Amino acid sequence: MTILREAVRVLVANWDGSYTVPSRRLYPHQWSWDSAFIALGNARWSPRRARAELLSLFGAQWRDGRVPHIVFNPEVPEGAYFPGPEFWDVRAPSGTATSGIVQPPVHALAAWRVHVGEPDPAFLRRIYPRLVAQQEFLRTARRSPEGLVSIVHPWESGMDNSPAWDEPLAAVPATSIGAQRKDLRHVSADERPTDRDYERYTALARAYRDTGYRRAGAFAVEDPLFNTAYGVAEIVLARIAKAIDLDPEPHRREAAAITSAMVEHLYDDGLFHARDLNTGCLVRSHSAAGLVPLMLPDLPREVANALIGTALDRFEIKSGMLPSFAPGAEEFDPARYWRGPSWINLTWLVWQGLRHRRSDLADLLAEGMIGAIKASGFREYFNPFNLAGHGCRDFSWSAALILDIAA
Ligand code: 9YW
Repeated sequence: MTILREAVRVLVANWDGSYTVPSRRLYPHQWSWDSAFIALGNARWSPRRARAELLSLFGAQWRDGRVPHIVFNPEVPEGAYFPGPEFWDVRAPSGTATSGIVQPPVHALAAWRVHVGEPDPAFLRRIYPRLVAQQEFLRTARRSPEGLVSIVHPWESGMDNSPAWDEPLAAVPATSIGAQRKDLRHVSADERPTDRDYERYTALARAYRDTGYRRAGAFAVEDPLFNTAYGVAEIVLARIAKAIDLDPEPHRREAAAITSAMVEHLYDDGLFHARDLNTGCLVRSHSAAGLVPLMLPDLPREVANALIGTALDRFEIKSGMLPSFAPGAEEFDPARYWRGPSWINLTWLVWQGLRHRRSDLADLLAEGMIGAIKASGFREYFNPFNLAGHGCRDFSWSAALILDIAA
């Protein structure tokens, strides 16, 4: 199929020798959760490359176990991306410049799938302790009394300007950043976060940096997508542990605990919501992140059914497209980044959650993702109604996940 050959072409063009850039011009370094999605796609045609992608990311892991959300390529000029290495001002033990925040831990799932595609116990043995340390960082540095893990920056959610963050971000003072943004050189301003958003993002990151990347500032939330990724990682770590003759039980217990804490504290009325740790209240938004817990196998049946009802009614997934924010909501914008457009990775996560529950709906989403790419190419995000492509072109995870879906 041409689309699959094209997908491989995109990944080959974005390969940098040991990892893949999300986009040559817009995102010219290595991003954490992008690498996991990319490894899932590379596993379908070059398992060696998929393993290299994950191992190179974990090569920049910090001593405290955190996997930074960006690993900077020293050969890319400082002015190519903002905020770059000088802003973050930190190095991993490997000596590589990185950011100091994290992204959803979807890497254990990717590592396991890479292994299932081409079994390699040596790879599993090498990556397992690193994946465990990644979870351990979240458990120690980010655990709330409710047993959930928190994020301290909207960038950590992976869904930067989701309307779910409008309320918690309002508490963050915005400080001017002048004309430092580089993204607007490549993508139209009305498809990106606003300057005001960026002022808050950088103020928050600077405040966290100034505590040595230890203490959360004005933004601290428990996000359903992030907690699902954390829970799914434990389920998968149990499988990996078993495969390399280690004890899977602690991972199973942790996965069960996170699932019940999420249901108890983040679920309400047919959708999971983020919880703002500064107010103790749920942020009742209409983000599709609230459907991602469908990935948790032990979700109570009535909760899973209610989520499916919400996906059908409020997110209109019968069309085959999953908007990142519910179209009926006031904040919905079909072209602006995480405020409504459909993204292949978010759709892929919900697709995973539906496959064993409602394979008819999962198939519709798979067709929708392939249809959007056939209509508009490997764009970063898509208008969920007319499939118009937005953001950058030849975006790596759009290519990688299509390879995974179609395989
Ligand atoms: C940024 C690279 C990243 C993704 C994030 C997405 C965006 C903006 O691009 O972040 O400058 O980091 O929101 O999920 O990892 O593709």
